[in-house]
Amino acid sequence: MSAALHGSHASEAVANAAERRWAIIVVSIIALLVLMMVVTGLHWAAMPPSRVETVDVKTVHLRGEFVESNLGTALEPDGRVMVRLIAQQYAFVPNCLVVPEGVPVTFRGTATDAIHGFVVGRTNANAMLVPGFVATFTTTFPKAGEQLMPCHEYCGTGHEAMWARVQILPREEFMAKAKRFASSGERLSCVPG
Ligand SMILES: [Cu+2]
Repeated sequence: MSAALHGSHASEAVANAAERRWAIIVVSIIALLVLMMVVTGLHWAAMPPSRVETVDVKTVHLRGEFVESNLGTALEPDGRVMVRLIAQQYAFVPNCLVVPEGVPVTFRGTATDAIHGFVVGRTNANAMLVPGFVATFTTTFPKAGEQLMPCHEYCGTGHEAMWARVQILPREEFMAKAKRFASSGERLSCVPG
């Protein structure tokens, strides 16, 4: 009788030890996973998103690709269509863009003062412009016509008056115009001049 009692005590102790061991392992795994979430979360929160490009706000008007004479649409030597623009309180420069229909267009933009953004009509051309960073994306406009391009990030008291126009020209018309401008080294825009 006493041996059997002793035996059941011993097996209970073994079971308790095993349970404690597993509890420690399980809690350690959970703690490790939570720690990984916290570390990666803090790390990514402190880092800009991937593919990030920076630009110096203090010199953006003076040198580099965002000087005023380089803003607008350019037909690059390799045939790509590139639109460069700047957003500032409370306008886009240039405030009228020209792009071709049915040809991939790459946008590169930045802001000089506050966070701005734009969307072109009902197309998927949509970006946030953050001072110090270059926003870039490539899109194709399927239909010729004119679209409005409002600022869609509240940027101050003049926000609701901040918008540009985008003229989407038939491909041939755009190419002829772009080549004419490219030969004189100018950028294409439809800003009334
Ligand atoms: Cu704005």
